[in-house]
Amino acid sequence: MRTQVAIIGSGPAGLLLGQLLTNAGIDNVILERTTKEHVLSRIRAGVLEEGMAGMLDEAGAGARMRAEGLPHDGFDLAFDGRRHRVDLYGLTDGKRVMVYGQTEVTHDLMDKREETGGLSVYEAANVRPHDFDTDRPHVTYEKDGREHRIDCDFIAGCDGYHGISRKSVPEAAIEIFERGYPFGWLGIIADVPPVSHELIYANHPRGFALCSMRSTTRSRYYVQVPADEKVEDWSDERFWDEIRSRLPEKTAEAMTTGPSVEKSVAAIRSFVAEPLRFRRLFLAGDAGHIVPPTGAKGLNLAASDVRYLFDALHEYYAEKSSAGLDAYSEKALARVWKAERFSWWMTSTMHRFPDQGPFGQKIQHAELDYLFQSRAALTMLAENYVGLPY
Ligand code: RFL
Ligand code: PHB
Repeated sequence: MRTQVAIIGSGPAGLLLGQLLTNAGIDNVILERTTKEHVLSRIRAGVLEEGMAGMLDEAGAGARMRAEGLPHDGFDLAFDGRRHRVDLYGLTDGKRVMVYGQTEVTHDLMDKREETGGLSVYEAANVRPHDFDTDRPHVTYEKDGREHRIDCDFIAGCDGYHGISRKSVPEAAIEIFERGYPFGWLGIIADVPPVSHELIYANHPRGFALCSMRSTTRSRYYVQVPADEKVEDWSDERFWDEIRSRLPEKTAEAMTTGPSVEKSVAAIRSFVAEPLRFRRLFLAGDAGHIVPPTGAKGLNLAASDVRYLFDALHEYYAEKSSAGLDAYSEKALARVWKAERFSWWMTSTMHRFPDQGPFGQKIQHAELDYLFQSRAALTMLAENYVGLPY
């Protein structure tokens, strides 16, 4: 088989790139290791920047998000037993974010792909990119006991942090920058109304907590836990007691509890691979970088990578120019590093660290206090949260 762009991974990055290419008449195939159902069962991000929402529209997959998504004009930071509102809309000249689950984004993009006849191969085992440092790259994979080969012009590695694309690059050609954190996030979904109509990020002596949502009847809540925490040790009751203990009293009292429909622990890390281009192989999304979820930036970074990569591929096919492809890595990384900084800062400011000691806690407190006394400081937070331009 031959295609123009072989895409590895059917997460949001791969699907969004595939749809923009299909809409532009550029042939592409998506190879996904797991099943469609498995991809759709992963509960992850919930906050879309305007740039990402606009790209879903551009892909032709934004209708349900516009109808069912919840536009948010602000969120709260809770500390010292009080909630303080960050007025995103007022601080950024009218920008807001859209609360709409990653599962729904993926669903809408998969539906669009089917409708427009894009080819996706699910349960493609042992996917391997080959010869991407030459002008004739190809990808091999196994399906139903047979080996298949796809010749292509370019390979897009959209296969997430654990994918094969980044691992296929010779060690000497890639540099890794990373930082681990001594905690994870225990998250649940429950079909109860959210405690507040906007998100609440809480800094508390017992640890960080986040109240988010998927709709007006479905809540998404998280608490900071030790990195090696086992989800089996957390009954629903224990979770509700813990999250309420980390929220201001009135908020805790107002919280509706109920049985969880999902519960899992997510690892927290900062990670960047440089560069993001290896001649005819391009990394996009989590395949190239990871941020801690505190700033709600991971999915949005996947979208900005896809913006740059799609524009570059389009320019290549429409104008026979490689300028965009040559600039891809540098352009994408410039935005990635700013989101890395912001996510690291939000994480450092909002979590308890085992080694921070009383001095570290005082500094954290001063930082939060300062935010709400300085419009300049709060504007820094707001303009990063709604998303830097691209
Ligand atoms: P994905 O979603 O991991 O998709 C990669 C796909 O590639 C497949 N794959 C392979 N396919 C073929 N061959 C192989 N060898 C393969 N290896 C892997 C996988 O099966 C999968 O289908 O990466 P992508 O597309 O780059 O998307 C990135 C986002 O998923 C991620 O950044 C966000 O979920 C991060 N994130 C958040 N981002 C936000 O922007 N806002 C948020 O509010 C937000 N909240 C979160 C988050 C991530 C979380 N977790 C679980 C880490 C909250 C959490 C708890
Ligand atoms: C979520 O709703 O899953 C969510 C929201 C905001 C974050 C992280 C996760 O910062």
